[in-house]
Amino acid sequence: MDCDCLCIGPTGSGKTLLLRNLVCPASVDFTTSSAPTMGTSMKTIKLKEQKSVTICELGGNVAPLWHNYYSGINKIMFVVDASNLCQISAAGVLLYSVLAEPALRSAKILLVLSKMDASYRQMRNEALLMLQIKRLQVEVPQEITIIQASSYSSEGLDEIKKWLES
Ligand SMILES: Nc1nc2c(ncn2[C@@H]2O[C@H](COP(=O)(O)OP(=O)(O)O)[C@@H](O)[C@H]2O)c(=O)[nH]1
Ligand SMILES: [Mg+2]
Repeated sequence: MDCDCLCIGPTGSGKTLLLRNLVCPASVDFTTSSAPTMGTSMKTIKLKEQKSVTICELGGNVAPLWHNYYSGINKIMFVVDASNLCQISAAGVLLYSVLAEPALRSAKILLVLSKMDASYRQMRNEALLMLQIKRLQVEVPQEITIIQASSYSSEGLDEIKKWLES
């Protein structure tokens, strides 16, 4: 499969809406909720200077199969819902298992703390604590960039595009 970047993370963490927003903010409809992505979904995002990047979303429900897509990938976007207390520590364990994959040793990692508009979200530091990011960073070789984002308020979307360009 021909993609530059994988977008992964637990089911419902906001991957589909985030990617749709990155493709075209005007096309996003907030009145309906999206169905969980079954299998994979590809999106091409336009960046500046006629450049573009193809991102493949892999649903959280197929996490055991993610590794089939790792070869040749040098960027991973891992989306965690910062408003979902129940999910966040499990997401840390999942992230660790991804970063421990030999095929992804030299991949660049973007950790997106999503849904930062939600009033009941975890604050950045609490979220990072629950994900055990500090411990993880000393154990894995990858460089991890952390961006707080919201598809509702558009927070962080420009930063994500910049990361995709880099
Ligand atoms: N408050 C809030 N809700 C969001 C945001 N992004 C997604 N959601 C909601 O979270 C649910 C799951 O989103 P979706 O993009 O399908 O998640 P996916 O399973 O990771 O692809 C949907 O009901 C969305 O409306 C966000 O930035 N803020
Ligand atoms: Mg999805």
